[in-house]
Amino acid sequence: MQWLHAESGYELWLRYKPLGNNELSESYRQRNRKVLFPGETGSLAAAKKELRAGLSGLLGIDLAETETLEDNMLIIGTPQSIPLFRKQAFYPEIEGLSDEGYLIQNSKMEGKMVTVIAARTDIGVLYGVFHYLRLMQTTQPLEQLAIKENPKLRYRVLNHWDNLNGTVERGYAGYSIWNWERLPFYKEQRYIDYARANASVGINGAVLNNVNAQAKSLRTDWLVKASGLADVFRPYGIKVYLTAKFSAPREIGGLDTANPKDPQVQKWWKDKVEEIYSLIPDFGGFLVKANSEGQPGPQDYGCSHADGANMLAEVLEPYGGIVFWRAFVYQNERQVDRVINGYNEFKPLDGKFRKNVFVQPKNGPIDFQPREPFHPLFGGMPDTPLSLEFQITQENLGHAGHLVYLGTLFEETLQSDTYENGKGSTVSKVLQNYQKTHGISAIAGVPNIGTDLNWTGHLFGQANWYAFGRLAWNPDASSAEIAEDWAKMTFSNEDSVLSPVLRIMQMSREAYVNYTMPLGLNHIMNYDTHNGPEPWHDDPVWTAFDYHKITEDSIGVNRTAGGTGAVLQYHSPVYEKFENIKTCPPEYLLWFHRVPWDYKMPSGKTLWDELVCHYYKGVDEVRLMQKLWSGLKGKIDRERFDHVASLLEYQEQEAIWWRDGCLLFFQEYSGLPIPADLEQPEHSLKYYKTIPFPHDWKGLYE
Ligand code: BDP
Repeated sequence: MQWLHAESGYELWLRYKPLGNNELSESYRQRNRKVLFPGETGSLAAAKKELRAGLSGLLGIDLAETETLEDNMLIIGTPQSIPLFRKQAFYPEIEGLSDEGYLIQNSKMEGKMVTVIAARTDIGVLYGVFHYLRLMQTTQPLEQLAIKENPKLRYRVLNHWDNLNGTVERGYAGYSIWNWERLPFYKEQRYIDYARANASVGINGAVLNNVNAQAKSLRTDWLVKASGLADVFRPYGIKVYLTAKFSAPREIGGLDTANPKDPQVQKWWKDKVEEIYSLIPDFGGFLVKANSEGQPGPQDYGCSHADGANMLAEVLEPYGGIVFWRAFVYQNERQVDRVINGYNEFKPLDGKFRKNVFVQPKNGPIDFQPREPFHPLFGGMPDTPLSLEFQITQENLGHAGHLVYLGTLFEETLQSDTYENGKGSTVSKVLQNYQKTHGISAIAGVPNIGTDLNWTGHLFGQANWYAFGRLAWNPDASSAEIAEDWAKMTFSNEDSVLSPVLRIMQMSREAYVNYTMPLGLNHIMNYDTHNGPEPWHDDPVWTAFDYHKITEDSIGVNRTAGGTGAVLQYHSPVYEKFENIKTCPPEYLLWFHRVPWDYKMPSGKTLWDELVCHYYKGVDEVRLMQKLWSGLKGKIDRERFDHVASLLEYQEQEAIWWRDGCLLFFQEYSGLPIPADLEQPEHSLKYYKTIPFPHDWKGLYE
């Protein structure tokens, strides 16, 4: 078949492969024969180019533009580009759209039955065109269209952790795609394809550089380079942001302080921001990691996070710029539970930030673990808009080597109920509420994008970029439906391909949790790489024992009111649910409770047996994923089939590694057996300790 030719994955979900010759595609052809689509610049030009590519690829037809209205044609634009819209019954609906919203509907115009893609703004048109193409890519009927979309969050931003030397912190898909050497003049096609992919899911911002920032990114020569990217992204509705290193006035400004209360420092930032806007008129703003993991910040001068954020916000405000101030802070003091740090530091600052500041916590209170309860700042800072930070790059989920669909993880956090204003105050609703109460709302994702030919290292990593974007647009969307769209666009609309692919995706994250950190375990991964097991890591600076607290009797951390008190940071009844070992969901058991090995779980098994069961189940699930995938041989192109098949083999080996390494270690304390009827560990604990991560052993990092 035509679509079985080799594919590298470069085209992402925008492959536009022929839909073939059947009744449905014939009906699509009928509806797309003629197009009224005025506008040759900016987002309208980008939208037209996309439509042309889509129609030609999917249906094999050329974009035929006309100015005469005919039955069955497509009419695309804004009331500015198509003044006729103003006379239509649906005009008030267009007027009622937000800045980025759009309508797609079958309507009568001047007596003709047409399909209208309409928006108030050009970028809304581009989003509408991508949606329309998606309908055909996923073989939806085009007869009864009545789609009205407005994004539920306003700032939907990727936070690249790209260094200026081309490496990517926690990036596993090659190097940074920003070719700084050749910017601003050389505009690679990859930048445009990156922008297209983002726009197709509604991502509208990109922080170009790492939160562990270098001050020089704010120097004029680097700003000029950044402006080159901003120029490419502009038609696609993507604003450029930069991280701001708090010590920049000292490092590149010639001052001897970066104290936010110092007038000279304030002036330096004011001038810097003025310069940035002269080069990038639609600059988005700053993302700041301050007083966190050794980064400089306002506390170096006895000032608060709010003082620091507000100083930057004040100078950005006249230009409409925003500050994202990260809440990822923890004291490096072993006696203090890391889980409670962020909340304790930021909660007292609620309401003290200027109106163009977001405080940005990660999804959970530790650090992008395979599973965490939601961060208690969501629901805890009603007077401060919060932006939620997800990690799309799989730092703690097997890097780019493991197939883990993160849509389910994102959804789990977004749908967690904070009870901030009673039942139904999900994290998603909390985020959306800021739009109403503060006029702004946001979400951020640390992407998995790099120079690898398929962008994300693992082909299925693309699904996580895609799912983040779709959930950023609508945080109440279903991750299963998003997976389905992605799989259809990436592989096929055939059920024999779709059902195994979707089954694999839907089980993959739970499988990962099972073979690495089930029942609420966390932070027991390799100290350096954050992949592979190292629950035994123990040095004076950092020890995994703080996270599992294993002894001969028990495992887990007591975070109840009588323990570290982390549960108290949640509203009632979430607090009571987590506090009581009987009602605490098993998936958070060892996160909140210290539990004896012989504790009876709801399943009737002891904790030890349950733990063993989860680790073995995880490996079995990877094997099932392999089996399902092998059934796709010959149904998808060989190149992508082999790529995923061989990564699944690698994943199986690593899953076994995790399972055996962890269980052998736990067993040293519990003294309990791994039942003889189970596959027994191949190596000794000593062996796993020497090589905690099979493909990247410790020595490499010394
Ligand atoms: C940790 C990462 C580290 C990041 C840090 C952060 O290991 O590379 O710099 O988070 O988010 O998870 O600032």
